[in-house]
Amino acid sequence: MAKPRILIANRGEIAVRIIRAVRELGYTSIAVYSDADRDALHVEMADQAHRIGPALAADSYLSIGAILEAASRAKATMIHPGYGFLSERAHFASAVADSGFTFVGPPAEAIEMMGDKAAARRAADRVGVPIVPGTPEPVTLDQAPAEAERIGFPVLVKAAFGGGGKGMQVVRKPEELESALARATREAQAYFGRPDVFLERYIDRAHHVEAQVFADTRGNVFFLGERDCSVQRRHQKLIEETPSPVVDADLRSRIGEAAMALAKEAGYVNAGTVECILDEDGSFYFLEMNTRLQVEHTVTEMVTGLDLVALQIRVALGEKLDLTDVRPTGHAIQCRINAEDPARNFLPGPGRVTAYREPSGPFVRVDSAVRAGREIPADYDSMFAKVIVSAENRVRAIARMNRALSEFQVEGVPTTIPLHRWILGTRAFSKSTHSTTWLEKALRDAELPEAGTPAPPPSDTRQPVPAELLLEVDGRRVPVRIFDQRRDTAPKVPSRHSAHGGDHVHSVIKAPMQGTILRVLVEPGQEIQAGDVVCILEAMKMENAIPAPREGVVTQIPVQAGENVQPGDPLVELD
Ligand code: MV4
Repeated sequence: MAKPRILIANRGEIAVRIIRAVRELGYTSIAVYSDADRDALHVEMADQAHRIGPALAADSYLSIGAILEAASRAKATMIHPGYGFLSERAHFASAVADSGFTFVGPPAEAIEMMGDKAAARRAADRVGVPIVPGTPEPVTLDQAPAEAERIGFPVLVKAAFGGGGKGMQVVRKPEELESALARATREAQAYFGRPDVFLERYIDRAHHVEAQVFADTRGNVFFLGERDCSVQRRHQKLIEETPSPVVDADLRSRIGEAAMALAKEAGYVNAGTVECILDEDGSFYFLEMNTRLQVEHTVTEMVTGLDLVALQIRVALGEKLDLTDVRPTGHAIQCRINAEDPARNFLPGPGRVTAYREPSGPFVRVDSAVRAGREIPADYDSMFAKVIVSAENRVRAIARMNRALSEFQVEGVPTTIPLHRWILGTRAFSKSTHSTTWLEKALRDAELPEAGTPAPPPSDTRQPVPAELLLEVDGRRVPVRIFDQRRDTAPKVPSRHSAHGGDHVHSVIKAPMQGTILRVLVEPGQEIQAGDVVCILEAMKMENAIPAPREGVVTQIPVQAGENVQPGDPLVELD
């Protein structure tokens, strides 16, 4: 057989990921690129690269014609779709095969079946996989009220040919049903070109758990463990981990059996993910099957030692798989790093990355598609890197992720890195009491840390603007950031106390940012002058001297050295 030549019909970090697997296998990698990606990393790393069109995805990465044409030109033998873009279009999988290339993915029929969410539910039901109570077929406006009563409120209206949460509507009362149906139908038509919707009982406060399956062309199906993806916002996952902290060995084997049974029923081949929801009493229900490699496949790789992309290619070449002896060990976590500003409602901030240094060290992996000086185009998804760590258990994996994120330096674009550090420090995440709706609620209640490159402060900002100095103390390099509230701040409206002449005023010195108290330099009862440093706050790898805004007597010190503080937490109280 001639050496395989694999075209990667994708971009960004996943294209880079696939190119690496292709190179290790000794095969030829062929990249494709739009005009927005001429200088992209995946283009540089592949053995060859072919232009497929303008920046607009519809005319490049989503153009079946342009991709097949590039594949012919490059004499490709196989096409890997990555995730997103054309990866779950049954028509693409069959067009690839019809043009004489091997599709690195499942058969078009399996994609087709799972793309029809009601058909997927029926398949799950046939083989005894638990499904959420709901309608086996799409419903009409006339049928819906009776069906909803039968299922019980709250119900969820879902697009039958959708997925990923688009077009979903939660309905809590019968009188909301009609408008929710109308809206879901409209959205389904707009997103997926088909208006059909069906109903399911809505499971609240759930964990999102998904099973990784792998099947070869000889009927062998394997289960490679589950992933927990409950930290999400608007159906965008932010953190994924394996194993799920809420799945025990018994539940794991039941989820695994269910996922393998469904894969067999669907005639599934290659990598697939069976998405489940886990309710508060530990029952699991099938939701849908994703017929592609997932963004979070990496955490499964970290605990199994398997290269899932290489396995995909080997399966596509007809190789028999034997994964019976695979035993996942330890714990792995992934944080998705997006060029978005969580403090500005996750506004994407594409642009040039001016400075960039990735974390490394023991058991840290970074899958990314940027380097210093490169551009993150505005035309595509804002995720530009994934940080993945593994450790012997969850607690150590969280500590390792915190360490890795603290090493990650990105300048020029905002990032979700500070948000991840905040999430990792929450009780809900560390105790795994979070659910799929937790993050959105927590974000509403929280004061967010700043994204990497904060927006220029408005001129009347009350936030102190720090002065930065680099000191050498006893031969030790000490970067210092000074928060002096008398500098660069608008004059304050006199407070009630000081307006009264204020010989007995009380004030609280608050933490200007999230960080760790390194030292407290004052004690209760001590008289201090304006500008005296009251404590040192370590944040963003800097020692920040926190000065007193005025003279006074220290009354309370609610913090101590070693404590972690959030922005706005009281540090020292003065009278
Ligand atoms: C649900 C559900 C609760 N009950 N179905 C969202 C994406 C799509 N794959 C299915 N989704 C959900 N389906 C029932 N009957 C909650 C979700 C859901 C969700 C699921 C997985 C991951 C994150 C989620 C966030 C919100 C809602």
